Amino acid sequence: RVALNVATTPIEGMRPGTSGLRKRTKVWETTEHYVENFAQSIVEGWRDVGGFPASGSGTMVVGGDGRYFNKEAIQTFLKVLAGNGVKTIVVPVHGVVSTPGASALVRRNKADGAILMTASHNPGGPDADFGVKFNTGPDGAPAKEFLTEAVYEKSTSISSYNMVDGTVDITTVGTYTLGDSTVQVIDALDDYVAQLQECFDFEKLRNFIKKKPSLLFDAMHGAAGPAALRVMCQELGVPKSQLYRCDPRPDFGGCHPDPNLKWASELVRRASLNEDGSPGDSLGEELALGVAFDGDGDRNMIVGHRFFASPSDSLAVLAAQAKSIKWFKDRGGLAACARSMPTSRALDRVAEKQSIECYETPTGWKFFGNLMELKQPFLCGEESFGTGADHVREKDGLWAALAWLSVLADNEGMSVGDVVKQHWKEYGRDLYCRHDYEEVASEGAQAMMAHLGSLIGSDVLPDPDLESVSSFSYVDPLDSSSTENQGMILAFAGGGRCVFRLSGTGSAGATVRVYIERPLANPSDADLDLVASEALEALADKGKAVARLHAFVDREGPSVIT
Ligand code: VG1
Ligand code: CO
Repeated sequence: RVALNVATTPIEGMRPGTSGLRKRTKVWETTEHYVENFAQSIVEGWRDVGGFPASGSGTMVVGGDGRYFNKEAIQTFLKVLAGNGVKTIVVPVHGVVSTPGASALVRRNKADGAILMTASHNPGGPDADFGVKFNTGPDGAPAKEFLTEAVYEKSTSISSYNMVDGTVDITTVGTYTLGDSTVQVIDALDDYVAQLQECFDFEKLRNFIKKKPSLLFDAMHGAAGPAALRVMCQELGVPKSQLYRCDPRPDFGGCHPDPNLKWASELVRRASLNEDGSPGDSLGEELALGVAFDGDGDRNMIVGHRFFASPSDSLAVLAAQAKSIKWFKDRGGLAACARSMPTSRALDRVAEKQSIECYETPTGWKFFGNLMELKQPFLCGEESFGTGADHVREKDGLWAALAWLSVLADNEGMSVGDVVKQHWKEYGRDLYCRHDYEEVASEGAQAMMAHLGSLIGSDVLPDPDLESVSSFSYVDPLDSSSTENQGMILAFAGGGRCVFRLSGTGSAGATVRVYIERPLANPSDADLDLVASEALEALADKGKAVARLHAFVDREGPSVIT
């Protein structure tokens, strides 16, 4: 059968951001040739830089997080991949797979890559967001910048795409033919669950769960749901009533599938917490562990009774308690760890004590991949509710939940709050929070960053406590690629920091992120109870004054504080 070659013209704006290409759903759905153009650009751009299978060979995984337009876009990708001669295409049944699940699929099936229909934690629906991420094989890591750039370049010069006719019934497991390609619709959970079983001592977890700790898992109607049900209920014996929103829905039930203090509100309430992370009035229920996941299942939020564990602290605790996690323990303990630059430096102190390397990378999981090839076993994370290890090449929400269960199982009688506070006593505490100004005008946001840039190296800084302003850049230790302009760091006397960056995952306007951090080397008992968002207000104000944020950005205050 011969593939059709369809004429098209370039469509602007297809440069992938921090994690894939995200646009309003309408753009994908109603712009003629939009999905086809991007699909063909991926094929050709990827072939140019190497790694995409030659015609008549190879295996690609195609799935998504189940959001609105998932199935339609999958069908289009199937047609274009078949039209370009991909021999085998693996599709999770119903087209739903979490991002870490897809990474596991690529790795365990030695596939050439994965293409995922997801805008992650962005809301879904006809008036919300849609996106496409892609990962390379055989390691299953998010596409690196040279590849995303090659794809973008291709999108600016594309003149036609190849496709075959036909559709595949992705709701039924089986083997199908599409053009000259074979499409295998599979149950994708088997590989992922097998991977998690290698990471954790399920027997230990089962015994812990037999003691009936009060647990709560919120999949926010995203792709983590089916895996959470299978692992927590079927494998570990957690009662079904302790899991909710585990059925993936196209609109995430009308919610914003972002597991933070604002959007995982039911979990926050059940943990007897206030929206700012401070302890609220006790509901009586003493939640041992609560975890929420995002739309594509790679993020996690950890809470306990009247306690919010910030992602930066959660990461540091897991590093300190690595011996509780089979994956690390069996392989002689952590070999190295990493955090993204805006993530708090709590991890660094654990690494120092353990005499292991702690890398500082730009924002986005794609920068961790090479480090994991260098050193294993490896733990890494981001302040944006991302935690993971070298078992896959994506952050992994369910992995984080199991990691915390493992820690709690080894620290009998201790709550999440007890574990974190004990950690602070031993290692010091980093007060940490993030203020987001979402969908503000791009011009103002860019002018603010330029203003901060003008302060670099200046002799007279606008605040007496401000010691330096610098722009973060990074050189990859494996391939020596360099990445510039990854955020402005304002360093204050006493070790406080404010970091300013513009988000690379939005679909409209610009989002300014302000990350605020202040270390307390020897916290007093009162310091352990400080509410970070309150304790950091003064420093946040100072940083914003230096950035002249309110002059450049026309907003009273942040849209979200986490
Ligand atoms: C955000 C986070 C970043 C994360 C990225 C993808 O990027 O800050 O840490 O890796 O989202 O997460 P940005 O550029 O908007 O700050 V997800 O769950 O979309 O894969
Ligand atoms: Co995500």
